[in-house]
Amino acid sequence: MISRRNLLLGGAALTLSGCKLLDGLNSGDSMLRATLQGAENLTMTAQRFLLGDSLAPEFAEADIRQGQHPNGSTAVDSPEYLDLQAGGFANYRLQVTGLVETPLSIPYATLTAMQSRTQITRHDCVEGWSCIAKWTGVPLSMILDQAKPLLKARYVVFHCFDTIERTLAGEVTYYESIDMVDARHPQTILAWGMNGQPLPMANGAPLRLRVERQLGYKMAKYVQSIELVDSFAGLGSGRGSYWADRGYEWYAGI
Ligand SMILES: Nc1nc2c(c(=O)[nH]1)N[C@H]1C(S)=C(S)[C@@H](COP(=O)(O)O)O[C@H]1N2
Ligand SMILES: [Mo]
Repeated sequence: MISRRNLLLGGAALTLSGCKLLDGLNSGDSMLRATLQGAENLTMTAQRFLLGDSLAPEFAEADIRQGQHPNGSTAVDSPEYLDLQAGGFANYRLQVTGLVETPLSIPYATLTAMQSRTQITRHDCVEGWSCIAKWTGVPLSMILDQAKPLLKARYVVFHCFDTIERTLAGEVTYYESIDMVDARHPQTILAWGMNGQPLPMANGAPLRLRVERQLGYKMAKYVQSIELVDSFAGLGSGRGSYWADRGYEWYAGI
């Protein structure tokens, strides 16, 4: 099967290195991008049909060549966040809201003490680079089990601390979402550790999503709260993610 990952990375995907920067794929309106976008619906249906619940490839420690290349927001400047960071995130709490039977407010120490999953996976950015890193975190399914989503809940929305855009119209903080199939996938974790260390600020401390069968922009960093919803009306321009609202695919399967 020609997966998005192979389309995007071409032959380079065959020589896996820890971190690979590829030139020439960076222009926002390339033919490649147009082709990929046209294939979105097909990709999601085909991937679900062909791959079902299959796992994304996992790698060995030796495949980790360098730190995870930070991209997008690499720091947060809100006073609230800086306060939490100064305290080693001891006062951070993950809020779980929306269409759930039991809204949650989970302290950082509880999150890091919960049963965790560690996985060494490759992160593919739509800009054309990829990086292998080791991620440790709480399976999202465990958090959903505690919150008990209502039957009508269709998506999990991630609200982030970082301001990704400042314009005259105001500030926009990063947001992303995934559906319940990806939310319950065994490799979908809320990571608090990277390469054996607490998650660095540049890579989304204190908590970032890993959703390993999709592109990098789905992996929301600096997660402040998660919200269960039945539609994207009322979130940004209604397409479910900061980048989807700007023309990228909401389902970014690889
Ligand atoms: N909150 C937030 N999450 C984000 C981004 C961002 O700007 N803000 N950028 C996305 C993009 S495009 C990529 S490739 C990855 C980068 O993750 P990294 O910095 O750990 O490599 O984070 C994604 N998640
Ligand atoms: Mo990205």
